[in-house]
Amino acid sequence: MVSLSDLDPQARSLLEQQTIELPSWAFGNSGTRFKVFTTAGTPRDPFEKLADAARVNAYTGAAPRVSLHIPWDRVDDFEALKVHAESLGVRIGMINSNVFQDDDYKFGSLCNPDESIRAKAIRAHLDCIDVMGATGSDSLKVWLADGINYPGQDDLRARQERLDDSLAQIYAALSRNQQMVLEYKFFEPAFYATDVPDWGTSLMHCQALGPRAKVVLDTGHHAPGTNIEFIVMQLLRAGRLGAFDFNSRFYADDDLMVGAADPFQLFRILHEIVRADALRPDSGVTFMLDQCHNLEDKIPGEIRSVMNVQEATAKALLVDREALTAAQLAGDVLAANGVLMDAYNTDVRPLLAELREEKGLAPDPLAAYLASGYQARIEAERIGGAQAGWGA
Ligand code: AOS
Ligand code: ZN
Ligand code: ZN
Repeated sequence: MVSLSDLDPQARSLLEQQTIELPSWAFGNSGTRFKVFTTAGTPRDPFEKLADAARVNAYTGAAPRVSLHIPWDRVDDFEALKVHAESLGVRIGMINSNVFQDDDYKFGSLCNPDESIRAKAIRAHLDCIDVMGATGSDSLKVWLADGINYPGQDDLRARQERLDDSLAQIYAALSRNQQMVLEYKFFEPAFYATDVPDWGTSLMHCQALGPRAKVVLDTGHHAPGTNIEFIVMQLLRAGRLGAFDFNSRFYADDDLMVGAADPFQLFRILHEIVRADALRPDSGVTFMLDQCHNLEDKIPGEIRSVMNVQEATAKALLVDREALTAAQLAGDVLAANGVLMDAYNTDVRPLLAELREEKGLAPDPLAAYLASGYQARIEAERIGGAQAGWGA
């Protein structure tokens, strides 16, 4: 059985310092194109979403930032929201722009052929930059639903030119200590061609913008069988991996809990992160969750996800790098693979329990939350009123 002392001091300190950013929308009701089931106690506004996110941080000690989605999380007074977050021991993370809800965006936002709608979408991003100023956020996160459903519906190349121009206008409005991160997704809601379908397209736009533009890798946004850790490695080599949106997919963009569908893939991704020394808090890579809890309670769902990322990270830190390099250089295929599998197959849960106890936390965050009475309290208190969902 491994314990904390099996990690070298540097690895141990990286694990202790690792933080995972939570998405505000994970605390609202969400669903598929079918029925959106509600869960009792769901937050009714962004203030309550932050209160719930703060519980995840309180029990894991590893989730001190919450990413907002604008306009879903619009409030009259963003400074008050910032103060509220701080009073709960968390702070505002990335600001996500939402230019996929209005009827105006039927044919796209930053790529729209109608100049007045494209200008509206650019203004929506400038508004997000104002929210960043008020909340102390340093990152604008852009995911676009833009694309076309049929060949010939619009000009593929002209859409890229419009995107290029729109992004440049938005980038120009960022201050020196702010950055933009651009997410890609190979399909959905557009089915024939998405305007930012892959990491290469995102990277090209980021490189054209400047050093403060980086790529977001959402683990659910790839075709089945894609080698995601290869993309992670390549973006790290280019110094352009800005953030992860962690989740699990079985079929499409399922947004299930990270580490649920393929914990081995999560380990392989974290192995590339450790290999590139990108776990350091100042590496510039944000580890974020982008998940929806359609059936399960949201707070425990987020706690479980944070724990899954920590487990994959601890395993990646346990890889015997010297033995791995030696086996690789010797051309010993089985030994090299064996080194990785040994780390992956290690039960790191006791090690993480020890780490939490050292921080003064309960060894099992999920059990501690379930025993806390918080769930029963919010279920009793938050009866009535409109519950915040995906889009509220
Ligand atoms: C959409 O598929 C993307 O993953 C985005 O990150 C999106 O903003 C998020 O899922 C909230 O809907
Ligand atoms: Zn995402
Ligand atoms: Zn997604």
